[in-house]
Amino acid sequence: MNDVFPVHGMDAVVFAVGNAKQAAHYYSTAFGMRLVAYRGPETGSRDEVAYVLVSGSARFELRGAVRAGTPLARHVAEHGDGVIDLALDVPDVETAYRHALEQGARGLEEPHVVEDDHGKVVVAAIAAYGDTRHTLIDRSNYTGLYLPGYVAAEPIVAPPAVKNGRLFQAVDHCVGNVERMEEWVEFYEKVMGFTKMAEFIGDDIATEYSALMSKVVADGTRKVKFPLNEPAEGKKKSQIEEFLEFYGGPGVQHIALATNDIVTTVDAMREAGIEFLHTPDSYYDDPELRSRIGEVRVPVEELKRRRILVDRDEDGYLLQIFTKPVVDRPTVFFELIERHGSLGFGKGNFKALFEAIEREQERRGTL
Ligand code: TYF
Ligand code: FE
Repeated sequence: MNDVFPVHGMDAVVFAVGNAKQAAHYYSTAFGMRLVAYRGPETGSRDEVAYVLVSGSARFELRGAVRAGTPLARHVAEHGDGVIDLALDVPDVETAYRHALEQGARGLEEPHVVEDDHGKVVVAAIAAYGDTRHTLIDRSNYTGLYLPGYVAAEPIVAPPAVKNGRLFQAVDHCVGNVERMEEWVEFYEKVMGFTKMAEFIGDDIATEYSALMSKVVADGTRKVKFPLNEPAEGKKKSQIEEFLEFYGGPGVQHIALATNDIVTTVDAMREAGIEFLHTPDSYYDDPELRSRIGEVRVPVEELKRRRILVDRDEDGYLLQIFTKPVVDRPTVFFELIERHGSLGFGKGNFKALFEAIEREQERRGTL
């Protein structure tokens, strides 16, 4: 294959937060993640702490400022807690970075090597939408826990008492809210050689009920999937407009986490205090639904009890559910997704989902 920008997958989702110590606790207790590495003043990181947590192949890094006036402190002051970096695991950082810049990407960090006793990591970074970046990283010659400069850390709590000891095993997709979707679709096409996936939300759906337009780009292997939303004129104030206003510009709206047992995951997260969007009884009682979705792994009654959504397309079906925003601002949230063949994003659920989001906007008084 002649892939101009091969990627192995997501390397990490990096968050800038106001209190990384407490965030590490939250992602441990409520998301079942395992703390594995740390850096901070004690390890020679003067201005920042960083906690690295994993769940299967998913990796989150939570960064917090130790002192005032640093770029990280300013990022949090401006945007609130949010995603600063969707880091990509690439086989050849130098080639990827050169290609990206030739295609018009803005370089943030030239390719360079960082090393310690465990080997070498090659790192570079390019700018994405808003203040978000893509670090490009090759850790194939590195055996350490994460990166040079980080030390091993013990888990904060015991793993969740479920199969495999984790609540999710991978990052499924990462969604960006931007002002001009087409510009960023083109960016990923040109810079990363990504291609558009079939699913999109066009003008028609937008004016009917969603007040947003959306397209999805993905790498050649479909391991990295980036939906991109822009606001549209609808009957109500767009949830994307709300995000842009409260976040202070474009940024990551939601991270979808892949689980192979969404029922267990939702139960564990609810038990730990995570709030999910409510889907009305009418969604489940609709006689159309049962014929549309056919036979799925979980009885509809069990889905209804937990407000899990279900969608089917020509390739299979998926189960999904969305949290309410997990930060103070109405900005960043998570999705849980259990795929059975379907490569989509729950097109059949858009209406129910957007109505649930609008009810939340109503409660906030931002609609
Ligand atoms: O990632 C997706 O496309 C789905 C649906 O504001 C979606 O999760 C799309 C837009 C949005 C929330 C969810
Ligand atoms: Fe999604």
